[in-house]
Amino acid sequence: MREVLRQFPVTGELQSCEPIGAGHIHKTYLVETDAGSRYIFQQLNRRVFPDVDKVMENLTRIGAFLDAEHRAVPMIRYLETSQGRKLYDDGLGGTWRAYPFVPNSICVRKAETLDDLYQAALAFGGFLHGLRGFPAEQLQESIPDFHNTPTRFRQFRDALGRDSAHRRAEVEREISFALEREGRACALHRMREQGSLPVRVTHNDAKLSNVLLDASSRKALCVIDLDTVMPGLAAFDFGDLVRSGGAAAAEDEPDLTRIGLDPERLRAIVRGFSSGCPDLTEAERGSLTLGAYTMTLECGLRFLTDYLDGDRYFAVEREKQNLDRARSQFALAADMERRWETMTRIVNEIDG
Ligand code: GN1
Ligand code: MG
Repeated sequence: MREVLRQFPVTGELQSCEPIGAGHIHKTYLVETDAGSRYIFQQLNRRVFPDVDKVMENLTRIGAFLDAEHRAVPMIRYLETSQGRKLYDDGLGGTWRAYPFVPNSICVRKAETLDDLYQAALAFGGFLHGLRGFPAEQLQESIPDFHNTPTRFRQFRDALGRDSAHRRAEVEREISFALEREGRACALHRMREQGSLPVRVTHNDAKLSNVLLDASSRKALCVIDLDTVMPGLAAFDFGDLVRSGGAAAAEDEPDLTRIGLDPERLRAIVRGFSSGCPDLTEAERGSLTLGAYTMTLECGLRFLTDYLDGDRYFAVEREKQNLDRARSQFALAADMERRWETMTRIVNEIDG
């Protein structure tokens, strides 16, 4: 770690290094130096992001755009190594990047109040709004087909065919649940292909734990985890917020009776997102309920695919965690089917 620190312009010598955050992909550490400076260091997951240079180029372009347009959207700025790069290969297979710890910031996994959700949605809405007019063709796809639901179903079928971890027999019910909903889950993608929804620059991993809140005021400071920033639909980010924050239960809650969409949580997200992004078109507003459903089902499908593959993509802390994650997402999607009209009514409050 000392060697890694030496590559970046940090003040002082390494004093401590602790894992921090709630991500399933990279390894993230809070580093403190003897000069009292704090930094976030991340070791990147090269299996998920083989072309990390693409990712960093995207982020540089976005930062430059926000600066040039004088848009007051706070964004993480990465430190440059003495070689003028934003990444450092440690020679042992690790690729690192770093940025100064945002003072007084916290990252929360679970909303304590509805205002936490409002704040997160406000920040993601503001991120979309801040990037309005960005020439999307300048961005490279850091993970191709990331929210391409039909492709996610193809990958799921491939995993079913391989059954490499011999887990298929155990999850027949979940498999049927997903396959029965394929048409509905792919409707948003069809709308995108038909050009009936505007393509914007979106975050694509919009959840509470990807926003920093101020530790004292709990107001949103900035969105983080920008690796999947790519062209997408507003419904993706809104949908991911509802998927991850619309229910009180944790993403891997094994007790499915505790999983349900809470209309008040949805309302807080709707209010925050539409305040942050006041230029949502009518078509976009009309796609939000479907977006919530699609992101929830798609994420469940990805967890189930990974469970079938033997937990190779999402980090797991215990056996069957990916299965629990898949089941909880499917339970939430099923609840959304029951509450579709309520959800649409709440989304329509944006006008009022
Ligand atoms: C992953 O790393 P993390 O936890 O921020 C995943 C998202 C999923 C999310 C589920 C690059 O995000 O797509 O929605 O887990 N990120 C990637 O919690 O696959
Ligand atoms: Mg994250």
